[in-house]
Amino acid sequence: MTLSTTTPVHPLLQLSEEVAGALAAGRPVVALESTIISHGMPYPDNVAMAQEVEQIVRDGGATPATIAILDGIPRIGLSPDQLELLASDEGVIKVSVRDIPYVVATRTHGATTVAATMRLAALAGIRVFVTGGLGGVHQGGQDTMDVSADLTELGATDVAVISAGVKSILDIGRTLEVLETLGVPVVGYGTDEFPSFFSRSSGHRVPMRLDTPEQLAAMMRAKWELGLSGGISVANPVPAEDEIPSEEMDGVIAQALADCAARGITGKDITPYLLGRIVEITGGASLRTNIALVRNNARLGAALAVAFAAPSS
Ligand code: PSU
Ligand code: MN
Repeated sequence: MTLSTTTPVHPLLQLSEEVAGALAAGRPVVALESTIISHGMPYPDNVAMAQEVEQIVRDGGATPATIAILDGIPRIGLSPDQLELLASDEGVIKVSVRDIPYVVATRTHGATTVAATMRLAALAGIRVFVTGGLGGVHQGGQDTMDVSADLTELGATDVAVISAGVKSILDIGRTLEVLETLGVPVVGYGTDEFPSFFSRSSGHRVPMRLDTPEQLAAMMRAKWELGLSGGISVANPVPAEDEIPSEEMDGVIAQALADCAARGITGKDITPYLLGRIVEITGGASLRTNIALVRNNARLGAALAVAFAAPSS
């Protein structure tokens, strides 16, 4: 893939030729994040997942746009070599919104979280974004104030984010409360229950449910055409055959949280540590589920981007 040397959207953004061409023609594009590659899964499963997800989006009739910052340049659409670099380079920084200017100014490599990916996708004009799991209110967050910027970004930026919900490493109930306060619609896709990433259930209901990509696209149009700015959280449960029941995950997550506290890990390092520890404790089973749910989200994301790009009836 050749990469464009022009700057068609924003002078600081670099779009791949494939993504620039699709956007210019009004064809469907799906944004993909990169923290999930660099800090969310071990090498080499992470790069295999990243390539496979791009292929699923293509097979679904949309153009994938994996987003990251390389040598200080925010890039929308990556080459296979760039995916490999993000997956294997130990020095890649986890970049949320607050980190973007630092990584750009110091010309380093950064993998973007949900929040940072949403912001860069919106700057490029992309409205559909696929990830695995959202950040949220951490357990004890009412005291530590450890609340992911993913939530504030969902409150502010016009992008629909497809995830498999929120892991119970977070406080799911408080995360849903904050999303309500921020005016973010949380839509269950084919479900009445908010999913908890590895599991289809969480014990929390979703405030609204839709069952087709066309209905989701209609809701995106309704929201933004009314000037109701901000994101939409589409909660897409992991397929039943790939789920790990929440009763099984509860003990694993409790162990990972205890290990995290014992090691004194804080701030932005908490989520990557917990994800890695859960893979270790489950002997890789959690990684298989994680990859399966990202695939499932990519299929829905492509269908949603296609429905949103189609003229509304
Ligand atoms: N949850 C996952 N996998 C991930 C993440 C969350 O199952 O890779 C990443 C996402 O990039 C998410 C970020 O945006 O962690 C949230 O980190 P924090 O809590 O520091 O905002
Ligand atoms: Mn945090």
